[in-house]
Amino acid sequence: MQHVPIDLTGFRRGEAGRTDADSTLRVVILGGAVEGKSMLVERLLRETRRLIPDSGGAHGTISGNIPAGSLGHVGHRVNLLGTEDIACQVLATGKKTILVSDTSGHEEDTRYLGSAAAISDAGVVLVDALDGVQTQVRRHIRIAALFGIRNLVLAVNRCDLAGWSEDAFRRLAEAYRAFVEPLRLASFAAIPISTRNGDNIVERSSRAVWYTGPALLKYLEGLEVSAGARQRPFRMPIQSAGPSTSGAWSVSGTIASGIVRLGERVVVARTGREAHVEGVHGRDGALQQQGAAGEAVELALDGEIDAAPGDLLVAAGDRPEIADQFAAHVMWMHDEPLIPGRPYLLKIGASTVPASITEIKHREDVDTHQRLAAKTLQRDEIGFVNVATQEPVAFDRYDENRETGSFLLFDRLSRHTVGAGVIRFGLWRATNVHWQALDVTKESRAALKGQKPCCLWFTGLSGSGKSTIANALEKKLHAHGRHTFILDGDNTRHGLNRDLGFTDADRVENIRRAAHVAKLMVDAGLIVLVSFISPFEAERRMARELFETGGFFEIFVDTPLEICEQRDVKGLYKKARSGEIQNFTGISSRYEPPVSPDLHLEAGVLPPDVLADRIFDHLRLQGIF
Ligand code: ADX
Repeated sequence: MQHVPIDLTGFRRGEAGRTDADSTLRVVILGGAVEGKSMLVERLLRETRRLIPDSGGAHGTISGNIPAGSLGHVGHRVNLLGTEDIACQVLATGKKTILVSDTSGHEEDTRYLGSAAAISDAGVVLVDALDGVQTQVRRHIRIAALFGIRNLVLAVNRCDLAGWSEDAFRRLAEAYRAFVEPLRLASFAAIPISTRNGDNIVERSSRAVWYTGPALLKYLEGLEVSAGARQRPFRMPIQSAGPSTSGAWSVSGTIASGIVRLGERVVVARTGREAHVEGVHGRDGALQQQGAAGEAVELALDGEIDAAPGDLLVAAGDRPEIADQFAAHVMWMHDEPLIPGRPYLLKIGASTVPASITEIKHREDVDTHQRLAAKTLQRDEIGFVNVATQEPVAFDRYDENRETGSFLLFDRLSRHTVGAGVIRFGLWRATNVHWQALDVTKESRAALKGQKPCCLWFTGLSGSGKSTIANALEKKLHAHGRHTFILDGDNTRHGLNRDLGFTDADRVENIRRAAHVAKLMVDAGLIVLVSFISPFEAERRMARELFETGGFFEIFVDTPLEICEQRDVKGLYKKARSGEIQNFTGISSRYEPPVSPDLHLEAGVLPPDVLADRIFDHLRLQGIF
């Protein structure tokens, strides 16, 4: 008999040994559309029940770290789905509790797969002995690896139908082993099984005489997964902080990772303020010696610490990274594409900050491992990107700590979850580029000009009259001795924004630049008139947020499309209608009317001079003059 140990088609790399916390193993069943995933789970359940009566076989959902034996516990590990939970079956083998989540029915759902992978320790990839390497299976493997799965088992099913052919098994296993090679997994193994007959699933089968490795369940039992959340450094997103009823300073939250013990030193990552832990209180208020990952605790401290909800409390001797720029893999989950420069909200731990993707380095082709150039990310696409947050955030690399290394992205207006990401590394730039302190300030520059600088943002369709009204207003301001400047979309597109076209992504960048230039000019003490179509609410809001309250006026030049088209001063509408120009606002590209503009001008009716006067009067009322 030929000896074919499983490591002929697999491997294991050195990993930290198992400890008490690893008695729970989370497994996700992956694979293409091949049937048998549910049957595999069914088999595992039935057989473990038969061998070890009362061994479980419960059903539950995981949204986090579940201590062995308990069900339905809402843990802390970020569930990338944001809302839904991942269904799982609970198997107890005597040695281990194994939580199995099946992805049947979600084969095409990147978001579900990524989420299931993100809370799992190992993946069982079910393939068919009669098939070759499948694109969808490769995609599943790739997604699992991106979201942190370091251990994979290839379960080669229907070996009975393949006549238990060693050749067929070996060929398939080798092909997949070659595919996973670049993923730097901790372990990979291939096991010939038959879900129909139950071969090699719970017990070794004698049918594959050439296979000497363990059955699937045995293999999973023996899997040494890397340290669980308890073995990571102590991290706790702060839910509240302040003096407790007893007067001592205390912080509370749910421990994301690690263990905190009485007497240990902890520090608020953002501020660096340190304190000693003088008491650990559990959910019921009872005093404990320690608190561990997954537990909600209140920590009594020996001194006041400057902390706000959302701050991360960490072990003083093992701190996370802090940066406002980092590289990450982002999985996009929204119908509207991800656009670099667009403002989103980023939630990491308990903290939510405004953020944007500054650059898409590449898009991952999950079918082929290829890196593709991309300007935007569509739904279900995964990209490697640079992220910039408005304020520095504390995080760990996802590879080191899944609990503190992942984040969600939300739309700023609808608050829908639009993306999920895992942080690969912080960017040096974040800490190396500082603000230069200057002595002559915005206020002194404005004082010298004797005016209150501000930004007047004109938005509206092409041909709506933005520039004509802005021009009339500037003449009037000038006549009153005001220092002004007009930024016009058409003009800046000849210089500063020469590299930009009219795709959504280019318009977002166009507005981002215009807004920042306007801000510089306001800092210089000017009254700046910005005249850009600026079709999207998100970017107009981003522009507004760059300025102080009362320093930004959104002026909606509301001329109906029919009138703009009738005017057709530049002949562009005609070209747009004939298809000669693409992505034309109002025709083949959308315009989102302002939700609450500071001034709403019905510009189809009144002449520009009258409208300019209206703005002038408004500014006077607002105390600009
Ligand atoms: S924005 O959408 O990015 O804010 P911007 O104000 O800079 O647009 O430029 C709009 C001007 O570009 C229009 O007034 C028009 O003269 C010209 N233009 C050329 N192609 C297009 C297009 N596809 N959509 C809109 N405007 C276009």
